[in-house]
Amino acid sequence: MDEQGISKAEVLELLKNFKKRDMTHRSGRILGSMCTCPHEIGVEAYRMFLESNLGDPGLFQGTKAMEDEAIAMLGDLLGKKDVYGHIITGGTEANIMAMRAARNTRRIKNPEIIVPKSAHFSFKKAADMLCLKLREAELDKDYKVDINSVHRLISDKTVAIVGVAGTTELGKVDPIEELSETCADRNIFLHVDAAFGGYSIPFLNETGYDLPKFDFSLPGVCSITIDPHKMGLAPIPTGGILFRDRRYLEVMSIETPYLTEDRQSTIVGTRTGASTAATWALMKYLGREGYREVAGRCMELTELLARGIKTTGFKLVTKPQLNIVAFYDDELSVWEISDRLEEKGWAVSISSYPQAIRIIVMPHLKKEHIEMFLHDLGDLKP
Ligand code: 0PR
Repeated sequence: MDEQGISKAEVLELLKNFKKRDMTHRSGRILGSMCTCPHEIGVEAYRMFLESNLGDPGLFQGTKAMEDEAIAMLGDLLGKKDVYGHIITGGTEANIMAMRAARNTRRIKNPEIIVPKSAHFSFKKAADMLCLKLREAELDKDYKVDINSVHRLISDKTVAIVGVAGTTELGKVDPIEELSETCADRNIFLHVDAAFGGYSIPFLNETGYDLPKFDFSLPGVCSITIDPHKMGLAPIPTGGILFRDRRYLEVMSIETPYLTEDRQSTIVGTRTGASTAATWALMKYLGREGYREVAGRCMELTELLARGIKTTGFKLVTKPQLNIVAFYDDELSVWEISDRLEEKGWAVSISSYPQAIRIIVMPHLKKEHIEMFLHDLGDLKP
């Protein structure tokens, strides 16, 4: 840091130089991200609550009341109005909180968790931090968790089983209903990671899609991750963790002397109220109707993209279940495809299992972007 400051205009000019080097979602060129342009209402709400700290909720009682309402609205969306939870930083923090609640509920020696091979890497972080042994269940032919593999991994050390509603790489929904039966029968904590699918599956089902049950309407489901900063259109960082029962928050609560609340269950201490404001405002403003349109539009474009990819001669890994398309080619490697698309200005990502080019059709993508992309993709084929 220099001794003396510079003018505001100079600072802003320097900031612009950094910003110029960033990609933007609005350009339609980011094809491999689960984030999107935050909705203007979310941005405005976020700005209004920049100084609000949910880590000391007695000082920000309005924001706390808003968090309670946001959690109740999310619970209602996911099959149970009276749920307990928080608006936090994202899917990683939510998954860590869920694993911590599961571990602390049992408090046994050498605890283990079972996650599908397709689970997000945040469970590896959780396992490492919480000293849990991570056991990975195999996937079936459609890249959903193989329930028999889960059964084979269950032991008296299993403190949690995880199912994913919208896998990171392929957007698949695991058979949560079967996992729920398995867990309810054996009294095992079942966590559903719906970071990606939570804001789309319920709305798609309302518009006639037939996606499987995954929420609190299934009696075995103990907690759900749902991320407003993915398909919920909220600014980053905004995640959501919901628990069926208050005791799951209590088993991991820590005493907080001198604050305006007695105990705290979140990992983050000083916690922005801005994310809560954005989540609340977006649900109020868009309503179910608005979110149905967002999810529906993404699926229509997904289908357009999948058809176009097949027409250009590339192969789909699987039929998309949510708004993610993965494809490959018999001659060109995924690295070659990715490099050549990058030369044409497209930022795609590569899935690891199986190796494929992965495109997430987020709300910032418009029909013209998909058409331009398909045109450039066609040029890759002789
Ligand atoms: N659970 C699932 C199913 C996820 O897909 C993700 C993130 C998480 C949990 C963790 O969420 P946070 O990243 O909010 O902690 N999925 C994306 C991914 O890893 C995140 C992402 C977003 C990556 C935008 C890149 C990007 O440009 O692919």
